[in-house]
Amino acid sequence: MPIPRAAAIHDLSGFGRCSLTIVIPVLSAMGVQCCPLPTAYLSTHTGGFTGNTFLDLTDQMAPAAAHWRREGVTFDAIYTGFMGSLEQISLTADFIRAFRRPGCLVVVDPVMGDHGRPYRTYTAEMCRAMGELAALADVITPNATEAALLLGAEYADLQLDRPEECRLWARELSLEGRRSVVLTGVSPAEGRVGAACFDRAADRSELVDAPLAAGELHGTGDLFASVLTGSLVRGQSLTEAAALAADFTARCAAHTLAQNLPRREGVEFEPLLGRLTSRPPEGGQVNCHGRSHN
Ligand code: PXL
Repeated sequence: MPIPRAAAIHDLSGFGRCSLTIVIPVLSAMGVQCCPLPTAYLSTHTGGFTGNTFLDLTDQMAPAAAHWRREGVTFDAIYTGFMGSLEQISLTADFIRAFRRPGCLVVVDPVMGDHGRPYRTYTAEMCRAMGELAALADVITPNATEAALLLGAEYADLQLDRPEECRLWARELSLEGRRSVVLTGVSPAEGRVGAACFDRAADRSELVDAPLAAGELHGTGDLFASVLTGSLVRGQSLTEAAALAADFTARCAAHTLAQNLPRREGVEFEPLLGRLTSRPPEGGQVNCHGRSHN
């Protein structure tokens, strides 16, 4: 039986765990073949380091996608993240339109910023284009900053410690129920962190949470969205996938903080990867290259 296959459109940052250095190992551990379409090579990520190199791979994106088309490659999922330029966002939208077919899950992590501010490389135009890209998604995974940018709302109005309001925000972000939403960083109780999930299939929003690790780490958003994607591709429901992602991310964050490692080096998930290799529950449907398998 073939295993599911996902195209991953993210940057490759050599040092400081994030994007593809998280996406590839996580999807592989979860039994999903990951086919990266790297948008750029950076020596490090852009948070906590200065003077990073940036090799723009935009020119490679359309030819690589065209080659995959000629070879007849198909995908069970398309998962996108950090974008380096406006053009990359538009090429990623083209990729989704070209490769989407029934049974292909499109997950857009609308990576744009944190703590109420866009990342320094994101212009207002890029944020608007990211909104258009996110409109093509089956599932989006914004944090509060990205949710505010997508809705054109005030960041300060999104109170992450008010779970009922967060459930409403998640629904608000669903484009009237056309896409599912996993709003991250919600804190339903002291010492807990998780997500408000609007599931378009169930037309319902639910909360998932896990223990909050005391301290911020780079790459936790990418880790959460990667586990969520792997779990959805394995056939789990949105709430099950978000619960697994919250639990795994919390465990990795606690592990990293206990080692007292430099924050900018990112969340140390490697020692815990084995936890993701277990099979989905009996009877779970795995969608594979357009066919359903038990
Ligand atoms: O984790 C998101 C991310 C991905 N890729 C690069 C980044 C960031 C966040 O700063 O800089 C290059």
